[in-house]
Amino acid sequence: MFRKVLVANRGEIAVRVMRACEELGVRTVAVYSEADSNSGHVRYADEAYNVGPARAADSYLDQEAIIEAAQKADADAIHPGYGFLAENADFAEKVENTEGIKWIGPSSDSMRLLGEKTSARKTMREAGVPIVPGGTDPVDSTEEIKEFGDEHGYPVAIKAEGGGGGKGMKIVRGPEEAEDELESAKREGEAYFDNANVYLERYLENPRHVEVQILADEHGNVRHLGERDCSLQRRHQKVIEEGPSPALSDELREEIGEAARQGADAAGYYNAGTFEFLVEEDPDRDPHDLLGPDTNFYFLEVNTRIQVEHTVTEELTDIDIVKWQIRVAAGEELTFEQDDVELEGHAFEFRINAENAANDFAPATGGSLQTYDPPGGIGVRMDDALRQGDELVTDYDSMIAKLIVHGADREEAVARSARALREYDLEGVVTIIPFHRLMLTDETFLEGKHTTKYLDEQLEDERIEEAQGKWGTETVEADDAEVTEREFIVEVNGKRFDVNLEERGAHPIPVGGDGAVQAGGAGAAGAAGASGASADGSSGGSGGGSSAAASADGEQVTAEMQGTILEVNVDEGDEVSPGDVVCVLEAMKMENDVTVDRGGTVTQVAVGEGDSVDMGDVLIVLE
Ligand code: MV4
Repeated sequence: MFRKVLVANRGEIAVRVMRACEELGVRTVAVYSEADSNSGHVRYADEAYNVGPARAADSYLDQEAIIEAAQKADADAIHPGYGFLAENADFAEKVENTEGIKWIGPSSDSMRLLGEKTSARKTMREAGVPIVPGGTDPVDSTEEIKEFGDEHGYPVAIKAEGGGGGKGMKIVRGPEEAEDELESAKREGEAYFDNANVYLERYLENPRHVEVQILADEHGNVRHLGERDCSLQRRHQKVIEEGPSPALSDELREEIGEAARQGADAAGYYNAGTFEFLVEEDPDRDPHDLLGPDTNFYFLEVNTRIQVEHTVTEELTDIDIVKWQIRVAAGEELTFEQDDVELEGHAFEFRINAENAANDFAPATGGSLQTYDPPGGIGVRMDDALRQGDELVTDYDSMIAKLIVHGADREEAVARSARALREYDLEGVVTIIPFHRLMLTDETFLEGKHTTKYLDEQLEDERIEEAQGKWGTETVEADDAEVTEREFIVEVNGKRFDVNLEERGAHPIPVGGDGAVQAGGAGAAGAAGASGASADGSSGGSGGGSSAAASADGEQVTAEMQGTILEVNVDEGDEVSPGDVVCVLEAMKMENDVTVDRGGTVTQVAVGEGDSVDMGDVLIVLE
């Protein structure tokens, strides 16, 4: 088994992976961006490394920075989670080629083979897995589309070879649309996947979206762990997943599971993966008549990563998929046979997104968790990384937690879910909890008749607005003023360390003219300790305001260190009182409030946002 795993991700999935490591006795390493320095995955890890600025491209997607962090930490494996670098075959290959570090995932070769949709389709066709009728080679002309339409009928789907998750897919409803849609699909393929190749499929109007969880070791053992139904989607974003699918008969379930297992086997696939299928739904079906073994189902694509909704399968099978990912990557063999896999009861996963469902699911732009008291009790699982008091990080996706509910059957799971969502006490950040509560009263969903089009085309906005009004919470912006940040240099046994100290809810640490911490004024234990260590006793009291960087020198407020002005909060003519923050200066990657020691009228504002200033530069003049 590995000694130490670096998790190249953030949020709930990073914590999920670390929890598996804990149970295996493996140490954990987090990476974080500057936006995440106080995030839950950083708190959870044994150690954590800053890999760059908030922008994902500069941190969580920085391949070199992540491998370097793994080397610094002396980690012997990297788990990518989902999103970010999880399906990047080049990154997987880099890790494979890094001495002493194992990639916890499928081989980079499988990721490449299955990541390109045309080669994935070829592989599955050869393995005897039914694929959506259509081609496995790129098309280039509208003529080919028209021929395809004549032969198979319309609509025709044009799909990007590099595509997936709805990007780069275009629907052609008649020959006259072929030209525009072909161009558009090629453009999207090029833009999103750097690959303008497209191919054709017959477009299925009313499919259910069913996906099969696969787990395979590096010794040729492949198991399927049953399916999940992810038909409840909004613009290709899943919102509620469940298992088993409420529409499949046991015979059809067995057929689809076996097809996925064969496909994985044929591709030489190992680690965890998901085989997605479209299942042809009959719109006139009585919900009590399940889809039988003669139903058409078609392979769509493989997700070569752990997925958000893997939890549904874990609840049904009692198999810890993430732990197995780590075990098989460490060379272990699966210890259970296909026949040992049994699906028990029914499970739902509710994505708790910080979005306003009543406003077109617009993501929250801020807020902090004034109250965070998630549900519990029998059959209820929370996967999250948040705690009460946390500020919402809005730089990445909006999913802040997952509620997973298990029951003996679908009916019990529905009632239990409604109970858990009522219990969920969360204030200060808008979430889609009201939307979930609405769905648990929605007849179409309760009958399991919804397809992938239900949310986008049928559910009425008024009902969502009503739910939000009844059960929603408002956004409460965090109070930034209470964070005190200081940098220290600490020497331990002759080795120097830069220490960034950040204290929430503490009194600010007053700073003297030379940047040294002053005695007096600071009340909190940490701050008082710090001032004791380096007090110089110079210049007068702070008036309780100055957290860093500048003080009023006579009538001029000057910069006390070189940096960049992030914010100017006053205009000429404004009255200020002692302690008011007049601007924010970023220096050494920290934001410092510049405050005034005395009151007065602003007679001059010498700087603007974005200006660089040197130590001693005049910022503001007071009278
Ligand atoms: C399709 C389809 C109908 N016919 N292909 C959307 C995302 C990508 N994974 C493939 N997708 C679809 N491909 C054919 N030939 C319908 C969809 C589709 C869909 C698929 C899975 C889950 C949700 C979906 C929502 C809309 C469309």
